[in-house]
Amino acid sequence: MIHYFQKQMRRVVPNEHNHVIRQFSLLFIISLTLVFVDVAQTQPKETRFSDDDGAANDGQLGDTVDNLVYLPTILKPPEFLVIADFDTCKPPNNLVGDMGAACPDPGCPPPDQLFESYPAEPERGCIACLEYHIKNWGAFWMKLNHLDMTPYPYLVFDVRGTGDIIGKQFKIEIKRNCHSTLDGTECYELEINYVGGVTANWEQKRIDLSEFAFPPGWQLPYKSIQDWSDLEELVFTVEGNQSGEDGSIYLDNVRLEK
Ligand SMILES: [Ca+2]
Repeated sequence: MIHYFQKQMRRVVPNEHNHVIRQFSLLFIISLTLVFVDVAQTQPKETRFSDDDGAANDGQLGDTVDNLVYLPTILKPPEFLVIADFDTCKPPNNLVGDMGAACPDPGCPPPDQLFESYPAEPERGCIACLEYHIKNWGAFWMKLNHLDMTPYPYLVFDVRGTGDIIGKQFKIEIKRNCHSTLDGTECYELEINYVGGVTANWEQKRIDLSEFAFPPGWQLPYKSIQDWSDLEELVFTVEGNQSGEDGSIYLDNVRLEK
């Protein structure tokens, strides 16, 4: 292109003015360079996605940006998180954690018995039934599989009762028990909250997690929960002096909510 430009210039400019041609050529080259630089800078950048979630180029989870522009994806936790709806009618819970009964003696023989079952109930799928006959205590535990509760201020569940629990209360415990010591891990962390007002009809309880507290009188190594992002266990406990000695608690839709 430059040679063509010089050839055309020589047709109109006498030979003795070759320096004029050289100057015009130089100016022409500089102008072309500036135009190319400007075009490159104003050209819109293209973002392409390769997709591994089955939805083509949708910019959603599963897409990866493979050139030029990085688009950060902010993953927000959902508005609620189900711990257990019991709808498989057996363990595990919705966090794939085991569930079961605990009493002072293994197998829950008298005088402290708690039997858990997962019967079907109309319009609820299955539920958890905790039938207790106790002098001291009995408990129903659900493993949380290192659940992070920090995005959720509320523990929510549906509950009804029969027998002594009506008009009394039960205890909810959140635990981080850990162990495997030799200066490795320890934990022994727990916080509790009492819930009353159970009636014969299904009602929703919405418990502010900030109302959980370390049980008074407990000594080291036990301590309050130090890390709410790595929780191990949620326990519903009946005690003879708080819950009465014979009754049943029915639970459904145990979840965390914002
Ligand atoms: Ca259910």
